[in-house]
Amino acid sequence: MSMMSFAPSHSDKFAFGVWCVTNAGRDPFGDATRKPMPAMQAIRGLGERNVWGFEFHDNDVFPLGASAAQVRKIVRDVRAIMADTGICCCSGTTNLFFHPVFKDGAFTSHDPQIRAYAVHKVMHAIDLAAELGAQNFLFWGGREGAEVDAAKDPIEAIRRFREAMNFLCAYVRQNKYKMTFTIEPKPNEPRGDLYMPSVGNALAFIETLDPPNRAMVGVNPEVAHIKMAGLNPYHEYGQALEAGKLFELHLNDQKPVRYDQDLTFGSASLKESFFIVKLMVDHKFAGIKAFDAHAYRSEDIDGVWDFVERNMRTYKILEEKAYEARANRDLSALLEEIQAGNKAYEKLFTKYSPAAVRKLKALKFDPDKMATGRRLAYEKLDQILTEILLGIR
Ligand code: GCO
Ligand code: MN
Repeated sequence: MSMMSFAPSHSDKFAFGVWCVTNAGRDPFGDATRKPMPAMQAIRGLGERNVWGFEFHDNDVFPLGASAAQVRKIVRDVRAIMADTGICCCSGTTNLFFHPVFKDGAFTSHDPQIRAYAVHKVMHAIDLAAELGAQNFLFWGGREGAEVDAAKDPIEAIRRFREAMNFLCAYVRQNKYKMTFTIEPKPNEPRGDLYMPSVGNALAFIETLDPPNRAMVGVNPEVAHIKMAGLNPYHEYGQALEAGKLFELHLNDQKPVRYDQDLTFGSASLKESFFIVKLMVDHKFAGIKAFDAHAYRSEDIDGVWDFVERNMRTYKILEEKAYEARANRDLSALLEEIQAGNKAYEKLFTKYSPAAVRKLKALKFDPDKMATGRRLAYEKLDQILTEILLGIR
């Protein structure tokens, strides 16, 4: 038995979406299975469990159409909870998917009036997020997609998305808000196909924003969305991290290529979850680690808090496993052997020059010899890691 408590602390930078906790267990086929928790109770409960931050959609906390006086009162109430419990507001976002006005997109709608309403709604949401101290603002384009390709040119859709993002980046800079933006890719659901399906799509899109806006926009990839696309979260997060664009994680779990399951982190694929955590440990990820999942429909309110606690606990245990793996002598010895190569051939094409070309082209290689006589002991390697994860090493 481990002596560690695996209790969360603020330095973990764990966060939850308010919507994850208030979720009442409704799905497309069935009604709510528990009473929806009020947002204030959700934020307080998170703070009391030592969660570092919360994130919210404008309408999770501020009802659509709330009067100015109502908005002020809610801001005061949220601030009081933040002061009482020490929880911060780390990220804001806009609900651009629930109201039927967004049935065919927000930023990518055909109708300029709907696009204008979407950008107007986001600016108001940004103001509230900034007021609560949010350092990041999320863009998940849940309705930015299509079922009928005859209806919409994807090039036009991307252009509209870019126009909105450029405008909103300028808005943040002009207001001197200390806030980054992140795009959250997803391949489908609720639309048949979404325009920003994977990390790679979002990274490429960011580079097409107006130059002053590029640095402030990154990604917050979500495990479930990556696995819905049949991709590998370790690689997707890795590419975002390498590009300097991984500002926030949306952690959960998912059985591959199915509807969006939003399962508890680590509950469906422990080994994949381990590699996500290991990546963050190895590369000292310092961004926001938000859980975006739901408790099972079969749970009541107590179960929702069990769900909150176990997401963080599993992350912390896997973090400990990442350190154990790093310290394991058998693993590191084997890795050293596997990763060793002929050092004489290092740096032959690090810098381009005619001399380097001449040298490399003149070399004689014997691929048959290079391919044989050297075992890569991946069976052994993977077994050692498996045994570390299973706790018998
Ligand atoms: C989903 C998404 C959402 C977003 C959130 C932020 O259900 O597919 O994960 O939960 O992350 O709504 O806009
Ligand atoms: Mn998400």
